[in-house]
Amino acid sequence: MLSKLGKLRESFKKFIDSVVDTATTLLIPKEKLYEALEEFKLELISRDVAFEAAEDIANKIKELIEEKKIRDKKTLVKTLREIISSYFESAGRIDILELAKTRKPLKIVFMGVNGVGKTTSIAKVAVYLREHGHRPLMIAADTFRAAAQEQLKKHSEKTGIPVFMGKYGADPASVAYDGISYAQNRGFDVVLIDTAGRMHTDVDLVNELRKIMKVVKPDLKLLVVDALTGNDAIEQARFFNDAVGVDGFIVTKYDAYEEGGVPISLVYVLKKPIVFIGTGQDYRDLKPFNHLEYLDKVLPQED
Ligand SMILES: Nc1nc2c(ncn2[C@@H]2O[C@H](COP(=O)(O)OP(=O)(O)OP(=O)(O)O)[C@@H](O)[C@H]2O)c(=O)[nH]1
Ligand SMILES: [Mg+2]
Repeated sequence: MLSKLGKLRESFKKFIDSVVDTATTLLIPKEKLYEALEEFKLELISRDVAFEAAEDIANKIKELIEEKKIRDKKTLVKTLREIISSYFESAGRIDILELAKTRKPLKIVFMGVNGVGKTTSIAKVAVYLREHGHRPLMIAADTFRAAAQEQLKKHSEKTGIPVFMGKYGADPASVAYDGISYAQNRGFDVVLIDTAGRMHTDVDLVNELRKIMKVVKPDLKLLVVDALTGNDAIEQARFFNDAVGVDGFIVTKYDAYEEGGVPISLVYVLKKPIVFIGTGQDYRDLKPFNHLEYLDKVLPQED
């Protein structure tokens, strides 16, 4: 098994090796270069890099080589890094600790399709917030499945983070509303609202989410996606963004993710930042996403 993000790293390495002639110079014959770029684009797409992003990367590299602005391996690697970095930079940054300083309570709605890791991520974010001096409350507004409430309750028992439960079958928006009042009355400074995970094509789900957003007026709408679903994660992101708007992402199962391209695709296509990555099944397996660390993992060293 390759290590985390290993396949994307292999693809970058393969491309770089294929156009670097000697230790320092680039291949000059144009046909060879075009062939290598075409191959590179397909490689990127096969590693979950969205078509538009792969094309943008390949086109920019092609232009710069033609203009002789890239002449050696070092500049090639540096330029790849700059191009991809710029995607992450233009998607902006969300720091929930910063937000939590000014909005009380800070209201965060978590959404996503079934099984991506929403409920687990809520518990992880709650633990993260508590470790940084906050008093989070989890709200179980997933009233669609009886088991969903139970899941959040279990996380509450294990972590000691309080949970506000709704009745099975109750209106999720009113559960969320009541939960927020409860938080306000008892001094919780962040509320984390769990929503039902159904197929993202479900019309009822969209109506339900719209209603929740209208009632809750969240400060942050986070979409949870599972890295292992690859291109599907990007489709889900497009869908939720069109339906109710998405402010940022949590990418789960990063610990088991080999293909590597999902972070690039999310920020390139949606222009929204990745706030956290899930790196395992433990409550502490959550990290603020850092694109520089990501680039260090997927790109080879410059020399
Ligand atoms: N390895 C790994 N597993 C994770 C991560 N996040 C969640 N999981 C696992 O994924 C499974 C599903 O997680 P849930 O949190 O129940 O997912 P959900 O989106 O709430 O699911 P539904 O409520 O059924 O839609 C659980 O077994 C989690 O332990 C992660 O970052 N890494
Ligand atoms: Mg759940």
